[in-house]
Parts: sequence; C-alpha cells; structure tokens
Amino acid sequence: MQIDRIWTNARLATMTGEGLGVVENGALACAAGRIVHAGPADTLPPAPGAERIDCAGRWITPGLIDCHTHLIHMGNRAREFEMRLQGASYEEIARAGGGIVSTMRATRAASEDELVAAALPRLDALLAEGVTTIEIKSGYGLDAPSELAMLSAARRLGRERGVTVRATFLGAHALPPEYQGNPDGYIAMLCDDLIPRVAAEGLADAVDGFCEGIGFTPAQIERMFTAARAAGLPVKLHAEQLSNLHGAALAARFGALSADHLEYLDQAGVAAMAEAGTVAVLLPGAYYFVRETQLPPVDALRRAGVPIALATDCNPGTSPLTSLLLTMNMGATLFRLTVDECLRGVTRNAARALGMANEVGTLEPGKRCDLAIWDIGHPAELVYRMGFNPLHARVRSGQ
Ligand code: DI6
Ligand code: FE
Repeated sequence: MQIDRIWTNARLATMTGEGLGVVENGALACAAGRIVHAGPADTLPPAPGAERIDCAGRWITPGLIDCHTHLIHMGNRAREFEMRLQGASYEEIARAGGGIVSTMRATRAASEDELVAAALPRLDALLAEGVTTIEIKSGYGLDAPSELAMLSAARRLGRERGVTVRATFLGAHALPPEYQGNPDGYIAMLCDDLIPRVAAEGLADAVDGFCEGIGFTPAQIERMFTAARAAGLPVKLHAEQLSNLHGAALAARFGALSADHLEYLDQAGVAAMAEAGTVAVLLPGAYYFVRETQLPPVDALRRAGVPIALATDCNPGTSPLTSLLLTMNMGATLFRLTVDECLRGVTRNAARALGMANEVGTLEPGKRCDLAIWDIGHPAELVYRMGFNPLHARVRSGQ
C-alpha cells in the first residue's frame, strides 16, 4: 500500500469508543483517499515518499457532517420574521399562505442554475467550518419539475465543491396550492409518480416527510414510506416538532435512518427509536428561532441509548442558520448536551443518520480521509465559542 500523505505532530479526536477517542502525539496517514492509520505517532507505518504535513500540535477531528438541511431554496423570509417579532405565530403565517408555500413560489420560478447559485454561499459558509458531508432536502418545489430540479441541483453542488452530498426527497413537506383540499391526491402523486422516478434516476438517497398538523398525517406518511420501501429508498421523518402525532414511532417501524426535531417526543417514541436503531436528529437552531419552549427529551434518549445527532436545519423559515459550530453551542446551551455528545452529533452519529456510518464520521482505517484541522487547545472550544471559527484546514478524501 502506497501512503500518499501523513499528518504528524497532531492531537486526534477520533470519535471512536465512548468519549472523544483522544490521541495525544498522534499521526494520521492517508492512501488513495482513505485513512490507513489514525493513532499514536510511534505506531505510524513507514511511509517512504509520502508528503508530510506538520500539524504543530493542532487538533484533528473527522470532517463535520450536517445531516439535515434545506440548503436549496430561493428568497428569504425576513419579512415573516419581522411579523413573528410582532406576535404572529409560525402556524398562523403558514395558514395565511406564507411559510413554506411562499418559498415554494420563489423556488418554482428559479432555474436549476439559479438554485445552485443561491445555495453556494450557504454551502461555502458551512464548508468554511470544516463540513465535508452534507444532506440536502428537496421540498420547496412541490411539483415534479421543481422537485427534480432541486434534487439535481443538490447533486451538482456536490460536484462543484469538494463535499459529499446526500440528497433527500422531501416532496411531503407542504401541500401545494393546486392540491388544496386534496392532500391524499398529492400523496398519491408522490407515491405513484415521483418516488419511483426519483429512485430510478438515482436522484435521491432517502425519502423524508413533515408529519404535523400543518404538514401530513401519520396515515399519509405511512403510505409514502411504503412507496419509498418499494422503491428501495430508506426513510427519515420530521416528527414531533410542534405536536405529538407519534411520527417517530411510525418512522421507527419503517427502520428509519433518523427522526428529526422531536421536541414533543414521548417515552413510547423513544423506546421505538431505540429498538429500531433510529438516530434522533436534534435541531437547536429551529428550537431557538421559533422560540420553542418544549425541550426534546434528551435524558430519555440517553437512557434508552438512542444515538443523538445535531444539524443546522438550514432553511428560510425556521432556522436560517449556516454554522454547525454555533449549532453545537446551542445543543449544549439549550439542550444541555455534553461537549462529547455535541461533537459526536456532528460526526459519528450524523454519519449514521445518513446511513454512512461505514464511510465517514470517525478517524479510523478504512474511512474516507475527511478531516477538519483546528487551531484550538481542546475540542471543548469548538462547542464553547459563539461566532468564531478556528478552522485551520479542511481535508476531503485526503486532499
Ligand atoms: N420543519 C421545519 O422546521 C422546516 N420544515 C419543516 O418541516 C421549516 C421550513 C420552512 O418554514 O420553510
Ligand atoms: Fe427540516
């Protein structure tokens, strides 16, 4: 095996095992884009001819993973934000024709090139903080051409920047105006037409939905999950964000990769997720931005051993957030997650929420050589600071 590059004089947070998997005096070696050694410097295999990079005592973590975003969308909802400051609720605005449907109008009017161009600055903000894998959902097109354009724009973003993109089909995000009064007709269109197409064209890696009073009922979500399964796509779900419709338990029954938000999750939902191995993706940016007061049941999730991930939920309505570092700070401050839990939430557990646990998320031989190299004295600083970026270098596939 020809080692191409080694990083020496580093401290590693491998994110393996129980804690951070710290290795002082560490070294990391890469061959053909894969990690072949991540451990003590004195056990580094001989690497004649390899490029050597001296990290001068800096910390290396796995490249960060943002496992829940709506990065692709047109326009913004700053006016709506102002209305909410004056007392209107998110649900009131949605029912009055604002909300997701207003972003849908702007998104439908855009070409695929425009979708990519609008998302790039947001993507670049995330990459600047060491993100090497990102999930991007559709769900602002809500008709065939625009949903397909969003998914294909997501694939293009991955090609235009050095980042791994997982695209998620979120057709069941909101009811488009042409199906007003006929949500079952819309779900039938998704199941019979769009999901099979998206799967056949390889445009999506998973199927998601919004199970909520202002979204879709558990029965409608179940129909869609059945279609996803038939098409060979794994599922995930926006569940228990504003109320408890027992969406997480439904998702768990379908072996979902993740159930996301979860502020109103009950004990039965926690148990179902634990049983199925479904990851709890917590989204503190949305919790903060809508001034939610119901906390997700973090203790119950811990006790049951449900893996917890953290993500930005970057979207124009409830979480206009493009910092995974700030997301970790919010996870700690608002949800009382530990530093270790926050870091695991944007690395190893985020990988699992994307079905990529064998590929990324830890520093281990065999994983893709995706690294974030930090100018910090201890990993706790990554969670502690607000609005400061200590990234020294970002490495994707060893480059
Ligand atoms: N829950 C959310 O917080 C976002 N989508 C969802 O299902 C909000 C999306 C938006 O308001 O545009
Ligand atoms: Fe979301």
